[in-house]
Amino acid sequence: MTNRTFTMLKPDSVEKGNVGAILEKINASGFRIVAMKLTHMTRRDAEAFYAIHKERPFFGELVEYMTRGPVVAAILEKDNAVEDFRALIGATNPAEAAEGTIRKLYASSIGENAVHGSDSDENAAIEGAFHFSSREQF
Ligand code: FUP
Repeated sequence: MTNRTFTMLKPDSVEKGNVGAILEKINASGFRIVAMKLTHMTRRDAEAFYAIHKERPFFGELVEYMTRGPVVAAILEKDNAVEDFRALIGATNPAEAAEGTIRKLYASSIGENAVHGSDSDENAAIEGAFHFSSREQF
């Protein structure tokens, strides 16, 4: 079934100039870009986006990292989008990510892991709506 997922190319991907290469992999893997922008999350944005992790020991570092520069936020469409995109990005920890995955290729650590991918259809809709109005989705 065709559905949507939400991604962010995180600040390290933007800083290192990896946005073009990552988008090329996303396109080559059959995802259609439905919405996309460069956006700099405020501390409040990042705390809200990652609210589910607020009790975790890494929460402070995660918010610092995600707000230290702009991210490329995008909504992607494909058959089986959520699961297929998780497979394309690889495990949260790049040391455990499969060969050829985006995190294996471009992430430096579990804390700075290059890219976000929604973990369910429900979260994809919530996260997409966090960054894009319906008029920005094509
Ligand atoms: P993922 O769904 O693969 O992005 O991973 P999680 O939702 O579990 O984690 C979200 C973000 O928290 C990760 F991208 C990076 C950060 N994190 C850490 O810094 N340390 C951890 O042990 C787990 C996650």
